[in-house]
Amino acid sequence: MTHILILNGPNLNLLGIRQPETYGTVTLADIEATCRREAKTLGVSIDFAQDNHEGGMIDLIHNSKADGIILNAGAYTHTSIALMDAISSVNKPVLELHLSNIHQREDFRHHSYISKVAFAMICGLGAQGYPLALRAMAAHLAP
Ligand code: CA2
Repeated sequence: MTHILILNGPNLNLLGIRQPETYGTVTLADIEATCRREAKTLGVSIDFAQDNHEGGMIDLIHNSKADGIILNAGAYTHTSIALMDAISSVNKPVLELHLSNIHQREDFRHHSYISKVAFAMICGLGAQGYPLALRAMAAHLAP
């Protein structure tokens, strides 16, 4: 069975708990539940993870048995050559995902190191982006 890792970076554990005016009221646990339902419909299995640390995220990428990775790297998107290199090292398809439209926000969010190594990017659709990303990744990996 196709296996997909959905990996979330720093501060995303606070979704729905802090700053709801910016990031909404949906929690990461709600998003995980939606992804698990979508995975069942699609006939794929998932791991859903969140890590506040760059090194922890890199370890998860290195050690994952997944066929593909959906990555919301949070603010590391804009800073982390190390995460970009980790993705290159595992040679697996990565779909970059963001809740917000990063191009509509501050200039420093317009550059993404992840985009250099991702086959696609979804942004600006809020929590709805997660099941859509899962569907897109399942189609990408389908034989
Ligand atoms: O839009 C996205 O998904 C981001 O990856 C979210 C990151 C941000 O740094 C990226 O530029 C775009 C920030 C996630 C912070 O999440 C919080 C949630 C609730 C309260 C505070 C932060």
